[in-house]
Amino acid sequence: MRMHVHRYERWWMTFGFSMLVLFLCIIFFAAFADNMNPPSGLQQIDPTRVAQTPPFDHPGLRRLSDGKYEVYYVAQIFSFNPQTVTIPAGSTVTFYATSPDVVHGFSIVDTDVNMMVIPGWVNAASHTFRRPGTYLLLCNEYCGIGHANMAAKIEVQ
Ligand SMILES: [Cu+2]
Repeated sequence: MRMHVHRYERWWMTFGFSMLVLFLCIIFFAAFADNMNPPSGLQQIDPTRVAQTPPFDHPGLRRLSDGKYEVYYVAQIFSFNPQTVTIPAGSTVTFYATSPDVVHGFSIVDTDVNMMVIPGWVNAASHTFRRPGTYLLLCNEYCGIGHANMAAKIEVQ
C-alpha cells in the first residue's frame, strides 16, 4: 500500500529538508573553512576562591611588552573589576575574565570581543585597538536586577 502525500505537502517537506541541509552546510563551512569553533582548552578556576587565586586576586592591566597588554577581569554582580583601563592606540590586548557568582557577558562595543563569563572558568579574547576613543565594556547576559548598570570602560589614547 502506498501512502498518498499531497503535492503541497511534498513541496513543503522538500523545502524544509533543503533548508536543513543548507543550514548544516553553512555550519560546516563556518567550522572548517572559516575555523569558527566554540572556545576550548579553557582554564578552570574555583569560583569560591576567585579573590584568593592569582592573577584574579589583583585584577587589572598588565603590560607584556610594547603594544602588548593583558587585562584580568572579575565580573561580579553588578560590576567589572577593573572599572577603567587605559592603553595606547595600536595595542593588542588579551582579556581574561571569570566570575565568582553567576554567568555574565563580556562584550566590548565596536569590537568583536564578545564572550560569556562562566563561574568556574576563565574565558579569553584578544583585540587590537587601532582607533583612540572610549570603548564600552558591557555585560550582555542577564545576571539580575542591576544588570543594566553593569559596564566598564577601556580608554584608548
Ligand atoms: Cu548582566
